[in-house]
Amino acid sequence: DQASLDPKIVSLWEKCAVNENNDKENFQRSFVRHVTTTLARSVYNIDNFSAYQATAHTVRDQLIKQWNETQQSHTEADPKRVYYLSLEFLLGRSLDNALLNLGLKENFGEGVKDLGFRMEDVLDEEVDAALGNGGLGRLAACYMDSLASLDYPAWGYGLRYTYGIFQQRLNDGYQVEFPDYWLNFDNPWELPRLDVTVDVQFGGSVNKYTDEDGRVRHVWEGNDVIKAVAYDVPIPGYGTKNCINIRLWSSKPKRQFDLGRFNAGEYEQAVQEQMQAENITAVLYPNDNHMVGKELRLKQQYFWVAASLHDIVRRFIKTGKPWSKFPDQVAIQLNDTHPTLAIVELQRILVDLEGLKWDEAWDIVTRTFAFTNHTILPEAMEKWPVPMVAYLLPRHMQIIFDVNLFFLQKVEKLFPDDRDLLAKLSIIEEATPQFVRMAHLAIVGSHQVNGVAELHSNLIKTTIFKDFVKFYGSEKFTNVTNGITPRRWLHQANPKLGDLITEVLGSKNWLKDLSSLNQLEKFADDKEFKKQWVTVKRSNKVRLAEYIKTHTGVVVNPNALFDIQVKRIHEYKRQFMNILSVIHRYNSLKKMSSEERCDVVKRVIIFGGKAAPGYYIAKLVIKLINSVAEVVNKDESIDDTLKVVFIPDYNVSVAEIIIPASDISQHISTAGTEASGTSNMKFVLNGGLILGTVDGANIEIHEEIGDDNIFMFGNLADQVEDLRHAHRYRNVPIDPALQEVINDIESGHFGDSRIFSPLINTLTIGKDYYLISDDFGSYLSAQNLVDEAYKNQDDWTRKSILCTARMGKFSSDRAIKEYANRIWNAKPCST
Ligand code: C3B
Repeated sequence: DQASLDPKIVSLWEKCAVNENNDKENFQRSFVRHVTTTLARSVYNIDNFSAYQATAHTVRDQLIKQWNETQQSHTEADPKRVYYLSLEFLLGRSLDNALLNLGLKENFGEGVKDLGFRMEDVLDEEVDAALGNGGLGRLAACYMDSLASLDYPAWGYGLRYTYGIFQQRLNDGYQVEFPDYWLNFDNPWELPRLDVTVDVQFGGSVNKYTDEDGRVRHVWEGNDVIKAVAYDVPIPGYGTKNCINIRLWSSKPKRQFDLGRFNAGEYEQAVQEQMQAENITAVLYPNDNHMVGKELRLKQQYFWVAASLHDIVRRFIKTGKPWSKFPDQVAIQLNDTHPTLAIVELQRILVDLEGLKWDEAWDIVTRTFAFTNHTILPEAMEKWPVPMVAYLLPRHMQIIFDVNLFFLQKVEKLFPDDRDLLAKLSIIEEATPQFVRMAHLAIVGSHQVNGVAELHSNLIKTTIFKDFVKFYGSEKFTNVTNGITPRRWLHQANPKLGDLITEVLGSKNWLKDLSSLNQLEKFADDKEFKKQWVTVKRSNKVRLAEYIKTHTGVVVNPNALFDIQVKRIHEYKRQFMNILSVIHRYNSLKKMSSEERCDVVKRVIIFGGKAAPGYYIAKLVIKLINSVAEVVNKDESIDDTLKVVFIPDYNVSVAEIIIPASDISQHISTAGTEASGTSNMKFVLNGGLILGTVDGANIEIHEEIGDDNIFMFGNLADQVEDLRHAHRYRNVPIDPALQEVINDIESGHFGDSRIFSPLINTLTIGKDYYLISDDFGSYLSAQNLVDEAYKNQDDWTRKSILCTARMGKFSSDRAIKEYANRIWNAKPCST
């Protein structure tokens, strides 16, 4: 409470709050102070890691100040707040991002250099915060950057996993997983708030009683209480003093150990409770686009949701406003169905704890929540067995049944004779056991549902949620095409291109308004500019070639066409099709004379990505890529025209090296399966062309950059069902070029072919569910067009420039403004 503070303290605080002079000398003073005090090291013994820590702590001091001022000013202004609930935040590294966003990079960089360190080496000491699997988690990170940069009063809520996504190493071409010990050293990017805690209960039973008004009230008495402790991660905006917060919860035991047991000498049992509590936030589930129904995962979800809602409600109650104002003060965005229990939890808080009537509470709930769907893959749809939910969360299960009952009553009123419709819309799947369909609950409990690209948003309305459209009308369903932050994905990852753009446009304004990149169009035929553009690309390719050499031992030629596919390994993403086409290319090269090979465009085909540890087929794809690489890379008879590389442990900071170096990248999912994709945007923004299917955001990228600057191929989404039907019930012959490749694998050309038969079987016995055979011919033709186009280097450069120039739409700033205006009704609030 400021008013009660000693005026001396207030005046000191205000002095402190004024931005210090962040010049080189002040930086160096702070650097040395942190080395000697925070790190307790001697100044005679500073290695790169200590230099990183001292720099990070100096930046952290700035961040904390801005963070405090932002929170203070939000408390005073009390605007409507936006809460982004995401089980994943794939932040990557923070130092470079903070330096750039706070505008400290130059002074601090000079300061570091002056003390005898290379800034690149210092930055390279940081371990990634890898609290996410892939696209969904990285999107959350980009959105936090935009929320901060656009001055929205927003909070992220997530879990502080002790172990993030596993580290991937290769052994004999197979993926092996290692734990991600990211917290083994101190983490300067989080502020432990050991005093901010929430008790979260599980299990137990529900008791009923009748209150003075004759209303039946429910009391849930859990039999297991776990403490959630807050860790705050400051997120600085670019070009603003606004610094927002991601609050990550860590699970701790309610009591340190069982004293009774301890005193009885049962030491192991005495600490068991503690260990079980800490298990909840121990590890991120490593599945992308795939539901695995583990009880611990459900516990994670409720633990996170309960702690977050408690925090949100506590903040609202402090303002003294009536409950009816809650939806005017609070917008909660559900990042996929993972946080859907928040809907039920808020209803429980309002009805059971705050004593609101059911309908009044439900109206508040549905005006508060909005839901983003990120996939239509059936295996990704979350559903939890009713007995599991009833056991862990008995009151929530009752509330879900009531929500469903009232919902279905409304459906029945509108469609009195349609029993099938009731079964299709029900939140409960009537199987043995019954299941709670989380997507249905999320739709019923939200006022808006959005998909993440035009095609995807249309598909959810015509496929998985079509019956909901019947009931609610289509206005409840909308599209917000994904976006990426240009701060990390151009400014930070590709400093040379960023500088070139800034120089030619005359300002850094493009970092705040990405559409201003369109001014680059007029330089697409400027000889001098093109030369500079090529120089930048070339130096990024050299940087990647060095990285590849260090991490795989393979030497690649930076003059070759760099062809990249980096993303989670998944059948629907079709890395398998890519490597099959590589074999086809290899065989064609071998058939050529060396004169013929002289005319061939040299290619380096680069793969990267993790497979979920339990995803057998995906892991075989990795093995096949490595087996092919081994044969191709040492075959001298093809004159260096082809190299194949698998870069291990693909993550955010590796992406920052790979993406700026691409000539072409592949986004080749079976049409209709990739909801949006976001790396496609990152590659094109960095002047890389793409080869893609008519899927997800590829379609909108195509619309923006034009026919001449993209290579599209393959069947369309609306043909997929018919093609699958044909595979199932007719004898569709395999594409002949594909059959040759299969024969080649089966002949043992790439090692023991029996290893790969489960993979080959997906094409045959598996009825080629992802339609590799159907797309193979047009894929190869598109590849040929790429080669032809690359031969004309000058025109390729023109295309590359136009790509970057036309990517304005895909800034996450645009996406966040759409959410704010069309879904949250939230306004910026600057500090
Ligand atoms: C992903 C989708 O697979 C991508 O197409 C999409 O671009 C991103 O989300 C962001 O919207 N996704 C994911 O990473 N994990 C899921 N469980 C579901 C979707």
